[in-house]
Amino acid sequence: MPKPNSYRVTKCRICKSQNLYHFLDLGTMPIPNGFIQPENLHRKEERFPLGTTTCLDCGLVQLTEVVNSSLMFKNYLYIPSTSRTMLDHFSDVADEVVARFSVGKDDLVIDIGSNDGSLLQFFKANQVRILGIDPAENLVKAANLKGLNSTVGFFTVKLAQTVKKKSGSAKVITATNVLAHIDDLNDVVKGVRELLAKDGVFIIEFPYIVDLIEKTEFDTIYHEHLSYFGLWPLKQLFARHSMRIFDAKRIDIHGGSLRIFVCFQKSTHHSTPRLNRLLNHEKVYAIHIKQTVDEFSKRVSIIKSDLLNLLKKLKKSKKSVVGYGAAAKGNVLLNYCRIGTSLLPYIVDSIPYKQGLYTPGTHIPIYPEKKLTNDQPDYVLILAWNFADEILKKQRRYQKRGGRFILTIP
Ligand code: JHZ
Repeated sequence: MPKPNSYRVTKCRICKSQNLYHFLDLGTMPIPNGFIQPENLHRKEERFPLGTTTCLDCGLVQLTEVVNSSLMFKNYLYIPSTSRTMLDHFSDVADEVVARFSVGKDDLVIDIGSNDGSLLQFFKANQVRILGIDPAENLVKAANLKGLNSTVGFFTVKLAQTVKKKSGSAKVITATNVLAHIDDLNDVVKGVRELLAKDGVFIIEFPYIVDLIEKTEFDTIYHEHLSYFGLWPLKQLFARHSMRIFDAKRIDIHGGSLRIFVCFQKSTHHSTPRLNRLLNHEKVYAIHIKQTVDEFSKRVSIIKSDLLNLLKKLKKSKKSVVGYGAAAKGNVLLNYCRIGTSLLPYIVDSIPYKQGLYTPGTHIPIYPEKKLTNDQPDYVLILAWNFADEILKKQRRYQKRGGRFILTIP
């Protein structure tokens, strides 16, 4: 009997409690970056339940079903370097980290989930030693072609031991939009402990659960993101490994994220006042109570019915509507709302990899962005809303000619 490609979560990933409260069900759908070649459209797509549960003890929000990571990350189509917003963001991160922690040319910076080296390139520009670690062979190849030293693999304590032997300890380890994708968090932290220098800093960025709930960003809930972190659950995770968060900063990227700074328990890094302010704010916001998450779920259903009513009304009045940004989050919205080509005939996207493919589950064709100004449809539904500013700037001509944008989230 082949091993199933997913399993149901029965205990909290961080505190192991079974006191879980299931609060959102988005139905079953294919993996969010499972774009389809035209010749494979007839093939059955494996669909997995998509829903979330909150741990009533530590407050960690997590998926109810975990999909096999190899299905999602061995050949990965998400490439941050295709977005100016992301490149500017990573450049700021590297400059801020190098200056704040006096990272010198002999110091090693390791990026976990390094993708195509989008962040590493800016550390390299600061003349520090770099190493990327990522499971996607296609992306590691692209990074190495750009001279951004990277190795293929899922980050585990075993891989950390090999890297330590070869490259020594790291002054800085970064992990942007990757920790939420990993099931065995204890193994990751053990790996970081193995690799991090005694006065080193582990810097993590992730979409912040308080932003997700506050702005009802439910389409960022998908099979790649196993956890939806807040400070309190992570505080527990690191304490278990004699490490501590000493600073945290809310940032705008991806609809609202958190950047946290972690060190060894006995390190000299002092806790900052803004960390304590955020811890108090989170406690008041109370993600781990049923009422907070139940109200969120109600808002999600309203967004679905409002969007469907709008699209059906526009179709009835013969208005044309297309999608913009074949993002994983967009695929969640389309599958949850069951929006196919009858309501959205096509999507435009800047990533060459995705052009000519079809969206998973809804089978909507993806074209280059220039199709938008060629066709001049009446409306554009922005699916990659985390890049709305960049997209609006790029599409001034479409707007000047009367084109209008629809944003359902946030
Ligand atoms: P984009 C990402 O999710 C990646 P996704 C990841 N899953 C994660 O953790 C979250 O963010 C936080 C297109 N685009 O980046 C390119 C244009 O067409 O939001 C992309 O296909 N024109 C690791 O999948 C898509 O939009 C443009 O001008 O939601 C954006 O997808 C720009 C800027 C983007 O990835």
